[in-house]
Amino acid sequence: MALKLYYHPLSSFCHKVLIALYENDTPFEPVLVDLGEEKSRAAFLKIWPMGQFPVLVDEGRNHMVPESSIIIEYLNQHYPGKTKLLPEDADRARQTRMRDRFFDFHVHIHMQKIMGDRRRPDGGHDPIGVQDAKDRVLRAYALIEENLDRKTWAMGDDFTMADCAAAPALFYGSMGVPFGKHKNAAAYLERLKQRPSYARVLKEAEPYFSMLPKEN
Ligand SMILES: N[C@@H](CCC(=O)N[C@@H](CS)C(=O)NCC(=O)O)C(=O)O
Repeated sequence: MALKLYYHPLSSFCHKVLIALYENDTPFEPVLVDLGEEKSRAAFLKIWPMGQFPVLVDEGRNHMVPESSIIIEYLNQHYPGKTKLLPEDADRARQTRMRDRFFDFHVHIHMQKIMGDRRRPDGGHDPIGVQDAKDRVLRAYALIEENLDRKTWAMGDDFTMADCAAAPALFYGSMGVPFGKHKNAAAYLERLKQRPSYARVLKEAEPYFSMLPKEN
């Protein structure tokens, strides 16, 4: 098969790319990476020395593509389908990229900090860093609340890369920072969970959810 996705079923950034693949029924071979297992880790580091998944390898075109947003851009360009992950109009494409960046940098990365801290051993926690991350997520929720007022998806009627980014950021984010008064953000996550591509991702991840770190 031409496309291989190096991934882990619990990984939020991998979920973002899986949504894009499932949206367009793009055929690919999933390759599960277990960073805790020496052989799997060493093999993956040979492909992408930064050691972060997802990574897409396109054997047919001889390309290795790391970084979730870049992978989705690549899929949109070389394996397009019924869901246009980036609009053709240049201004709308830029706005889509901005929203994708917004979910990654203002929700997703802070969510990783909050969840990552739960895995740290006693004495190794960073409560100030975690509080800062929570405050920043709440600020992001306030903007999402405004943006999603009377909109179905982040860009309006069309499902795009921005929604691929939003789904895992909000799903895992809301475990660390509940939506509270942010009703539009909560309703948006529910719509995302109903979307067949993301529903499939969550169903496949379900057997692994018991591995998620609990709140200390
Ligand atoms: N900017 C990267 C972030 C990828 C990322 O943070 N991946 C996490 C899993 S969700 C990872 O590989 N963690 C393992 C590690 O950093 O060692 C992207 O968008 O793909």
